[in-house]
Amino acid sequence: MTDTLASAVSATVGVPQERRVITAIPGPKSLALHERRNKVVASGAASGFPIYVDHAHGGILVDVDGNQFIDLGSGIGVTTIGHTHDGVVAAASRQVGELTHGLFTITPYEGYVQVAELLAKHTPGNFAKKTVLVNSGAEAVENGVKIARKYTGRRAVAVLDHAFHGRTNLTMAMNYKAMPYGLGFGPFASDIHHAPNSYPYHDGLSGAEAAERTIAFLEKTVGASDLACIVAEPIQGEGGFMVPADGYLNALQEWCTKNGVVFIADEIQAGMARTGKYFASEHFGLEPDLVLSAKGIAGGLPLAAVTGRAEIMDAAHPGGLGGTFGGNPVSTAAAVAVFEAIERDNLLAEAVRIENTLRPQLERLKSKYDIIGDIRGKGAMIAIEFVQPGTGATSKLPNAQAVASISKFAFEHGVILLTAGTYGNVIRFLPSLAVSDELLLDSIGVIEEALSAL
Ligand code: PLZ
Repeated sequence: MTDTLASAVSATVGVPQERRVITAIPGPKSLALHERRNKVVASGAASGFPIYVDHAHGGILVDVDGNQFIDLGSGIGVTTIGHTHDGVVAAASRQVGELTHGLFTITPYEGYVQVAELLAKHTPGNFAKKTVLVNSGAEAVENGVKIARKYTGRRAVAVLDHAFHGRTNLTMAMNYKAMPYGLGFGPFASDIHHAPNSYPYHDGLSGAEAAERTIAFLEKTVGASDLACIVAEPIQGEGGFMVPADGYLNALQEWCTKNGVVFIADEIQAGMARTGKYFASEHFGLEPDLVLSAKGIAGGLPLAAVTGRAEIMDAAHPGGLGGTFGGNPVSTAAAVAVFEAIERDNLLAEAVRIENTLRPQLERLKSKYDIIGDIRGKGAMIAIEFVQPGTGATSKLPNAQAVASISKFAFEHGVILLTAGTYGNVIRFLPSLAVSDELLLDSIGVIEEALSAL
């Protein structure tokens, strides 16, 4: 390691892993930055937690006023192996000094190939796989659909209720929620069909029953022979961490295989070690035809991928896939470091540790507060669905007010706690795998205070 690199790395490690609130939240320096920002940054790019981050390490964000926040959101599931992970910092820093851009489709480089090899190895399914790298989750979804259409020669795309797939024109059409994602931004891409999902807490259906409903809907409203693909999040992210009933996704995939429909798993939020497996599909024994990764894959650097059956991926003709920055060398170097860290530090077990620490605490709170309707998720992807008082056994009416107040209270007390859910009725935990049990328990203490203050 060079001296410069050593000092760059040591500059990132000196963050004590503890919560520390020393000003009002947001503090004066954050407020001043916010005023500047409001003059020049588009209002559409609003910030949920307007503290301005100075630096971060592990599970802690430090703002410009010196406050330290426990980060239970990881930038929506991106810094899965921890902020400024030493391996990522070293690999990316080294790469910046060697090659920052080549444009793989002009003059290629090894990092891109390495990431494709790692994805072929770690995505579910023991068959020949190929990968294309792009910049963002939405772009991975776009390319997955594009490849499925070329492979099948079919037009229609199916998605599930409560899904989120991105903010580009095609992916806006694939989202469930109009507000804030789509409202006023149309016209949208056509031939996207929204089918009922499996949502055990609300529909009470078995996996087989829910699959029958989804399939009947698609056969009736689209017709299998016109369907290019189904895109499904194995555990829905923005929708509120719905874990489908056992057998649901397997039945969908079986139907896809029988009917020549490409089954695409959007693992953008649930993948890359977050749930205690490399990919959430593995919890259900699924082997999707295509797997979409992004977010956690490169430790905070922008990178996304479509990985899948070689014969499907190769349906796109040479020159048919690409983009200027896709598979950028710094991002691919960081991604290789992420895969190395997951293996070397046995990070899949850390996701299980996090669930084992969080779940009993959340169940304890559930038995105490009747507005807690459901606790669900896997590994370091756990959520609470809040209901109106007294409706937990009946209508399970969404309780967005409780969610908003708890998240606000946590923020003011140094915990970044993200919300989710179609009705804003879910609090989600997406901590990095570097978050200690002490930090998790400290956060639970804050949440409990918020609950009793309601
Ligand atoms: N698919 C399952 O979770 C991104 C959205 C943040 P991009 N989720 C966070 C926001 O408010 O825009 C996401 C996802 C799933 C696709 C995407 C899109 O990934 O990298 O944000 O394009």
